[in-house]
Amino acid sequence: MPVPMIDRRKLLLGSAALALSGCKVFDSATDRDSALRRLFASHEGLTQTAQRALIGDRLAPEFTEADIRQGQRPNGSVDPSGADYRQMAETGFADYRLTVSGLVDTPLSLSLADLTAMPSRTQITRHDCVEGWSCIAKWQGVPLGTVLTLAKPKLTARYAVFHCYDAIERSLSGEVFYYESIDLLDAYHAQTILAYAMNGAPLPVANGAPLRLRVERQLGYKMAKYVHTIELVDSFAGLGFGKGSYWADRGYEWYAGI
Ligand SMILES: Nc1nc2c(c(=O)[nH]1)N[C@H]1C(S)=C(S)[C@@H](COP(=O)(O)O)O[C@H]1N2
Ligand SMILES: [Mo]
Repeated sequence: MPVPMIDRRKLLLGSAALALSGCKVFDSATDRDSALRRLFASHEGLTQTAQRALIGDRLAPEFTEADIRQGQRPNGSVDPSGADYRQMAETGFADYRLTVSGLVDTPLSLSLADLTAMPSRTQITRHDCVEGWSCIAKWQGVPLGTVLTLAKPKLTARYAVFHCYDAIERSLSGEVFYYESIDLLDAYHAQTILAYAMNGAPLPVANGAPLRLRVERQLGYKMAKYVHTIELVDSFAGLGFGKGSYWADRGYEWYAGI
């Protein structure tokens, strides 16, 4: 006797589902026992690659004005002493220029007026320092992605390096200026901004005036203050000791995800 059509369909669907569960098509990187997750984690615990696969485009938490309980605690360099910086600060940063260079089709030189005229983003976020303190503050600035889109990174560009005005180290062999970097995934993230205002006022010198990076899914040391140049590169070979950041060159993680 022929099987009615509807039952045949049910039968086929049933066996297809069985086959699928057998080969774990629904395995997900977020499952504890996922083969994908084991593969990612196989080298050094939960590596940068695995963290990235798990967080995707996730936003860092944002807060309300009522959550801002104290000023942003200044840390690291708080008052760059270089003559070029001092002179700029005395004239309200009127002569400041942000340079965008390296692997870009259109190198840029932008004044603060240029930057503040661009569409801005405001976000209230928590800053976590590796030393164990946190502060919630309101940040306003230009999305880094907007600036990079103007500069047109070449296809070979992989990282944005931030060069800063503050000499963080002085020795007989010279001065070492603070430097940091992020990859282009973080550079184009919605909450990654070049901030020129904090808690409703121009960025204070202690917190990185006139322009500092906010990259909200990473620790405080990634958020370069006193930025004068953003350089697009394909490797860190020509920078410091090759790890991509002042602190990474001194033993911290380059990818400081939180
Ligand atoms: N140029 C520069 N950027 C810097 C630092 C620094 O010393 N120089 N310190 C980093 C560290 S460790 C932290 S926690 C934050 C501190 O930012 P804040 O002073 O606004 O709190 O800036 C980061 N960016
Ligand atoms: Mo920090």
